[in-house]
Amino acid sequence: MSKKLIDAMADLDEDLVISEVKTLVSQGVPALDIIAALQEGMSTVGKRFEEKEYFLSELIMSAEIFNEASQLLGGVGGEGATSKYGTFVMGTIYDDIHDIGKNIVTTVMSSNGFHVVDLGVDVPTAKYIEAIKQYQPKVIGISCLLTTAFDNIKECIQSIEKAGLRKDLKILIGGGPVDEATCKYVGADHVCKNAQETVEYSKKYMGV
Ligand code: B12
Repeated sequence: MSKKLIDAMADLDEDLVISEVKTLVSQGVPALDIIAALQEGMSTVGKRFEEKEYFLSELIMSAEIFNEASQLLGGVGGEGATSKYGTFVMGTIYDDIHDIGKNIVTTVMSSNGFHVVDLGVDVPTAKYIEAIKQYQPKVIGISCLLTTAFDNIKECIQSIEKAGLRKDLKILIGGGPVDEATCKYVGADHVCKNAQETVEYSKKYMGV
C-alpha cells in the first residue's frame, strides 16, 4: 500500500493525493488498493479530529479530496457487468449523513453485476421496509459511521423483523466504527470491512 498516498490523505495535501493517485493508476495498481490507502489516510484524519488537531473544516476537506481522488478511478473494481445477480439495497442509517464508504460499496457492487438500489443517507426505517417490500432483495446493507446511531440500526432491524421481512434476508452492516460487537448488538447478520468483502459475501449468499 502506498505510504505516500496514506500520508498525503492524512495531511490533506490535495495536490499530492491527486498526483499520487494518477501515478498509481498509470502503474496499474488496482482501484480497490488505492481506495484502501485513501481509507487508511481518512482514519488518521478521524484520529486527528478526535485529538482536536483537526476540526470540522478539515473533515469536510478530507471528504472533498477523497471524492476528487476517487473520480480518477472510474468504475471501481469490476468488469462493468450489469445486473447479472440479485438486488442489493443499501443506505446510510437515519441521523447519519456519511456517504463516501456507502458510495464505494454501491459502485463496486454495481460494477460486479448486482442490481443496486441506493436509498441515500439519513434513511428512515420506513424507507428500508418499503424498499424490501418493493425489490425483495436477499441482501441489504446499512452503513453507519456514528456510534450514536447504532441504536438506530438496532431499531431498524427489529422493525424489519416485526414486519415479517427478515426471513431469507441477510442484513449487512459496515462503516468505520462498526465491528463484530456492533453486529451482535444491533442484530445484523454480518459486518464487512470493505467493498470487496461485501461482493464476496453477497455472491456466496446469493449462490453466485
Ligand atoms: C469524512 C468524514 C466526515 C464528512 C462526511 C462526508 C461524506 N459525504 O461522507 C463530514 C464532514 C460531513 C462529517 C461529519 C460528521 N462527522 Co465525520 N468523519 C469523516 C471521516 C474523517 C472519514 C469517513 C470516511 O469517509 N472514510 C472513508 C470511507 C471509504 O471509509 P468507510 O466509510 O469506513 O467505508 C468503508 C468500509 O467501512 C465499508 N463500508 C462502509 N459502509 C458500509 C456498509 C455496508 C453495508 C458494508 C457491507 C460495508 C460498508 O466499505 C467502505 C469502503 O471500503 C471519519 C473518520 C473515520 N475514521 O472514519 C469521521 C467520523 C466518522 N466523523 C465523526 C463525527 C463525530 C462527525 C460529526 C458528528 C462531526 C460534527 N461535530 O458535526 C458529523 C456528523 C454528521 C452526521 N450527522 O452524519 C466521528 C464519529 C465518532 C463516533 N464515535 O461516532 C469520526 C469517526 C471521526 C472521529 N474519529 O471523531 N464527517
